Amino acid sequence: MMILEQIRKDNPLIICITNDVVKNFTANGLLALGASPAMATEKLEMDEFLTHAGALLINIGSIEEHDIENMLAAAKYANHHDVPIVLDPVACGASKFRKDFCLKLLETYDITVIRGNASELQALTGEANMKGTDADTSLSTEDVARAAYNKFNCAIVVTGEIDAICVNGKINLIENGTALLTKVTGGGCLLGAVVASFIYNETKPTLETLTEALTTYTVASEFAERASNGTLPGHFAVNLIDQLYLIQESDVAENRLVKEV
Ligand code: ATP
Ligand code: TZP
Ligand code: MG
Ligand code: MG
Repeated sequence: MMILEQIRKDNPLIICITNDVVKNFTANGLLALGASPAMATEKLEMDEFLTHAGALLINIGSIEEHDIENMLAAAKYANHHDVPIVLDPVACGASKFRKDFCLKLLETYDITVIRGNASELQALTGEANMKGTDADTSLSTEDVARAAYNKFNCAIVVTGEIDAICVNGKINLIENGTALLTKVTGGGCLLGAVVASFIYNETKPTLETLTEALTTYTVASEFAERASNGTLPGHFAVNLIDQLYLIQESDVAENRLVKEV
């Protein structure tokens, strides 16, 4: 059985500490996929939640100073219970506050996957000037993924027109997807939560597991684009949820565009 089918059978609990903009979209996307989202954040209950969780997402999109304690506590309990963690370092190149927090989290706890756009991963490995959450599209996702892997020694997913996944130094490039994902808020944030769902109960995910996560999401986005009455972002956002519900492993196998490098 491939992982998509396994998710639908096991319905893993995915704890999502994520930003105020995308909570509802993320929860609907995960329910459609077959996972069980819980947007719990409070440190006083995290030990109990993480006892039953398949994965934890930490997305810093709307982080404030008082969130730091909850996020660090969640990472601590996740490590304690062997729950994999996905970090989405939203806009970490836009402020020192965000970058310092991400580096502290990465230094202190075992993060399973970092998933971000090229500017975010570049900011974590060196310097990048970001205006907000959006990426510098001239960066090579492959180069950025390799540099981030060399620094953090965990699995890396760098998204953009071509997505680069690096696990244990090996890279796959994914050519699926649609630019409409950049025209709805949460296109990347939901992907981080989908990655968390695919690695449930697995603190050492393989390159193939992450490739399955990325291709399932991006092939679903292509189907949603086709169903979207031209290129209207509002219709696309709703159709993406529907296609995450409808997509089958055979659709992914027939449509995936993966290059091993
Ligand atoms: P940003 O913070 O810049 O909005 P993000 O965190 O939303 O970035 P993206 O890099 O936009 O993340 O990636 C989200 C999804 O969109 C990924 O699945 C990626 O494959 C897809 N994607 C992004 N840009 C394009 C593009 N130009 N063409 C096709 N797919 C794209
Ligand atoms: N502001 C803070 S978080 C956020 C915005 C607009 C959502 C970003 O979503 P994505 O998925 O990174 O495009
Ligand atoms: Mg986006
Ligand atoms: Mg993002």
